[in-house]
Amino acid sequence: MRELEDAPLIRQAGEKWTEATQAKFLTAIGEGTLPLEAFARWLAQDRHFVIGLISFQSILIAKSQRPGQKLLISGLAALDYELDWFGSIAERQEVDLNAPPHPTCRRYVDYLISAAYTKPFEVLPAILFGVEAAYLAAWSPLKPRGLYADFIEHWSSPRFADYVKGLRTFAEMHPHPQQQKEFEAVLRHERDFWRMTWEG
Ligand code: MP5
Repeated sequence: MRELEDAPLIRQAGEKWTEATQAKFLTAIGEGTLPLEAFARWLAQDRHFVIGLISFQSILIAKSQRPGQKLLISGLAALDYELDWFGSIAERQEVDLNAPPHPTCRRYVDYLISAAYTKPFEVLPAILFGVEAAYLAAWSPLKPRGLYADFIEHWSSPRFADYVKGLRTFAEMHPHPQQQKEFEAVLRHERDFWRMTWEG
């Protein structure tokens, strides 16, 4: 984690990084007090988010060359796995995944897909690094125990940390003056997403 927070994109984001990676939802998971309603909201909305991220990442793959492309393809397979996993959790916990996308989720996904088509290529790896690094930092401080231990483990595992490290390298290999601005746009969306999962 410390190694990750060395990244200039993160250091220069200052407070925005903290706001994107700390949330009442996460504190409640850590304390074992998360209301089922909030979990259900997060699961349904995060499924919509992951479907959108698959589109973003697919466009990025189409625009990339190796070795970055190889890393992105491995990430795409993880997203595919996540969708099946979310489906089985929803069945077990009787969560309705048919809830429509919340406006906050829709804004985030619209931002990603529009960026994939319209922003300079070099900005896109910084956006994806923001998405994944924020999740690594959000979940890693939690102890993998309780009802949601599998989620905590998934986004704080060494495998996921390595993926995020690879994304950092990929972003740093393609510097662009707009990277910081778009990285911080991702952080604002992350902050809003966590608020939405808590407040509805
Ligand atoms: C991620 C996520 C991490 N699942 N949801 C949000 C709102 N932000 C980031 O992405 P992944 O690909 O599920 O690790």
